[in-house]
Amino acid sequence: MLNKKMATAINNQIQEEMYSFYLYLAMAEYAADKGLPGMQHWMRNQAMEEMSHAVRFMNYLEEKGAAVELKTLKAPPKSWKSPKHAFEEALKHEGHITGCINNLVDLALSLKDHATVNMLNWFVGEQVEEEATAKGVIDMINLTGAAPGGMFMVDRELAARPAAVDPMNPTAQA
Ligand code: OFO
Repeated sequence: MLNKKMATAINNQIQEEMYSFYLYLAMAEYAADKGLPGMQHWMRNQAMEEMSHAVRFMNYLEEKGAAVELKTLKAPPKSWKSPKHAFEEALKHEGHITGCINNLVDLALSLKDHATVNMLNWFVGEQVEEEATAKGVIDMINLTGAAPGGMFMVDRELAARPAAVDPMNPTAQA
């Protein structure tokens, strides 16, 4: 049995992850509009990864016999000042998500809910990676983006991101 407070907090996190999905999808459309197919590919795959995070939480609630509650999503922004600005906003957003995950861990610890702490540990590690990845792209843009054709080169790098695994089968992703 999952504590009610914990189940509510996980349902709120599903909403956060689905908003992340929506945000990256919007960034993918922005990239398409700017003629950056590599960035669009990168953002769409990030969106798929976010959906897989939501599904991981859904699977956990199901395993614990708690109800999944899907909530309303607000509309994400439509445009950013530049591709670099979009990645800066992505990094800021990931910082927010890291805070949400930390709050979930704090709640699980206060409830002595070790199973949930164990499940959340995967997300703690994942957030380190999420922030580092967004920062890595910003660094790449800073290094090459200002040079003539720089963003074209960055876009080619972004196109090389491996395709995300099936978001409905998230544990297939290590
Ligand atoms: Fe789900 O990690 Fe990004 O937002």
